[in-house]
Amino acid sequence: MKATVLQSMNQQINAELYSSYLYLSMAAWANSKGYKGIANWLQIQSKEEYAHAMKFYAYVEERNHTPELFAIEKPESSWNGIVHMFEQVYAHEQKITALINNLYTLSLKEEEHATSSFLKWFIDEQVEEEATVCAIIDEIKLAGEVGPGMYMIDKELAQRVFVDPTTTAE
Ligand code: OFO
Repeated sequence: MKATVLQSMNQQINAELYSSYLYLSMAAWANSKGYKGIANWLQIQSKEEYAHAMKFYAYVEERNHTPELFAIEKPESSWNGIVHMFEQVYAHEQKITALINNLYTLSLKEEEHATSSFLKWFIDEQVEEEATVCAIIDEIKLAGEVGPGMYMIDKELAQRVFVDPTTTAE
């Protein structure tokens, strides 16, 4: 891989690990506020992000390079309510989408065809990531942050189980 692409791939490993860390921090906060189902959803989201990081990590190794790990930034630890927190999830996912798109553009510029092909999975995954969070925000706004509607949403998000997205689709 060209040095510029390798550097960006290593940075993306860090960005995905930060996502994992951020969602784990959100899970801890949600749990402390009594939203057990949302905490479950966020813990699983955190695991998904770790799996994303590992997909980049494995690809770097497959291309005969050694992944380089950087320091992970400290995530925030409190939010002004559940809607605010999910809006931050959405904003974060938009940032990640921009990073993936930049990486893809770089791979095209550097004529790294294998890497461009590899990144397509993430381009599709980001569409799903953003859509899922938008749907949750819409549901919560409709239900209101407190009351029976919110209780039902929390119950629904408690049902989520971890399925490694990197092993279920190509
Ligand atoms: Fe890795 O997709 Fe979210 O951040």
